[in-house]
Amino acid sequence: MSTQTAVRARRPTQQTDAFAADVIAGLSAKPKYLPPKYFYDLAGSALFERITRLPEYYPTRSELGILDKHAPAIASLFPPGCALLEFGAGASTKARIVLRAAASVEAYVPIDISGDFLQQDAARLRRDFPHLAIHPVVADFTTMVEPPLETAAKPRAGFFPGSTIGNFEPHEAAGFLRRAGRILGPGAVFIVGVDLTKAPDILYRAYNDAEGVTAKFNLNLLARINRELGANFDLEAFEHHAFYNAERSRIEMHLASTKRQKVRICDTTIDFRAGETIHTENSYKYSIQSFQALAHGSGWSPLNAWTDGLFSVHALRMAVD
Ligand code: AVJ
Repeated sequence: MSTQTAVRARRPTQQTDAFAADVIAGLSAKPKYLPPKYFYDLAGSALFERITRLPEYYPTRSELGILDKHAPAIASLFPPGCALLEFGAGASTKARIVLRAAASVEAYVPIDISGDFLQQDAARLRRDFPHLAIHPVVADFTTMVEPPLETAAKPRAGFFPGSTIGNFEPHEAAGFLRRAGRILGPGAVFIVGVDLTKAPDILYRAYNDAEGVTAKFNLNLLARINRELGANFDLEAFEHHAFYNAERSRIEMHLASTKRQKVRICDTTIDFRAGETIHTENSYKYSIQSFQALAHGSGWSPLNAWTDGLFSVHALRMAVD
């Protein structure tokens, strides 16, 4: 019984194949990088939850405050009888704030790659919002091209909170906004959460917390590669580096090798120089105006933006034509 489980866990699946290919490609590149979407395995998601509660990490608290305060204004923009699509829904905590204020929404469509979370959460949503149709969709929203069938007959609104858009390069963010516009359709309203540029010391502390949770979150990427791909990263020989790159308006996270070393991953050997880094994340920051300009260039008209001075929530509209 236990042997069978072990064998099943080690057999490469489509997901581990894609993970292995992305890891080898990223660590063979110059400079080395890893895609931030791989932070969120079970351990990484739990660490991110802890990050959102850190005193230094203001974005989640700020956004929840803004949504709470302006939920009625946000809800008033939704087309009557619409379906609300959330891109990368997770636990839907933020959508609930909006949905409580939005009697005009008939269906909620959380889209996420993690099917387990989605199904559990759908059951809770159905209980808490008995008059709302809940249609979870298991999909990678970054590659999605068609609106989910369940929403075909309804006008649509979109929700993309959390400044997840900051993980994209600005040209990728523009591409995503354009594709979201095609999925949501003419007349759609799109609510997007975007972290703001601000004093570099505030940004620095948000990604270098005193408790070291962000460092653990970053290093978990190597732990995950060890766990899932049988690699031999020595977690003691890499350290968390996060800093604000003012020229490019982004926080960069890296994992720096403390010494010259070799690491084995699936029959591949990766060499590290002392001090060489793996670039693990960019978190782009925008001003209200720079984000509105980006959205406008992707076919969206800025309707409104709410802010507490640290974070912003934007309402955009797609022309009807
Ligand atoms: C989930 C991408 C918005 O960029 O602030 C938090 C991820 N990384 N601490 C962010 C993150 C380090 C977070 N996003």
